[in-house]
Amino acid sequence: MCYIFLSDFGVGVIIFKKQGVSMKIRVSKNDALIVVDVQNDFMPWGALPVPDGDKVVPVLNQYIQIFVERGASIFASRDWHPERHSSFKPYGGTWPVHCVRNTEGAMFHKDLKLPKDTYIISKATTEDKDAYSAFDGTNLVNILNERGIKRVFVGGLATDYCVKATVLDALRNDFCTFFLEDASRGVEVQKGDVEKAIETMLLNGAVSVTLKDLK
Ligand code: VGL
Ligand code: ZN
Repeated sequence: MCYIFLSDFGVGVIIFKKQGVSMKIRVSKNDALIVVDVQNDFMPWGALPVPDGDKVVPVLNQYIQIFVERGASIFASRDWHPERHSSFKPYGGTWPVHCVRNTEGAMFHKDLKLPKDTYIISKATTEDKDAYSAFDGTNLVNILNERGIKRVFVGGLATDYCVKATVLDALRNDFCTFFLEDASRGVEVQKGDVEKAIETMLLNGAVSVTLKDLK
């Protein structure tokens, strides 16, 4: 089986499966890694647990290493809510209280090896508004454009919320967008949510990759 994806930039991504041949994607300095919400409250022991959420950490560390070696940009988003955020159950929302800014639950997982020059994107920072996408209410699109970035590689937590929303916004903003399937996990409020999220991302033009597809 051979799958051919053509991006809007005319860059062909050909992935041969089960033939022993696979084309590698070479990461370059005009690429960006976007690490989404790898925060304590989204860990299996956190306030809004993502099953196996901690499993993304060692995989993301490998992606980080590749992107650093290639001189690519690294971004890390974080849910950064005020104490009385409208997405919290006590204030009319649907989620347990999570990722309150400056608390332990809002810190990145201690083993996530983000380089010093990682660009941190705080989102959903006002009481009245929730924001799943790292693009929503932030300056991410401007920074990506300023740096001449054309391709983004998105992974983290949670596949069915913030990762999906970030991938879809990246596509809307015309970035060639890769979903890091081995570096993402979902909440699965309803069974099948992760599968549906992946299908939606792919139908909108994202390409799903794992570590072995990169070089
Ligand atoms: C998220 C639910 C609420 C996420 C954030 O990071 O996916 N999910 N806030
Ligand atoms: Zn949140």
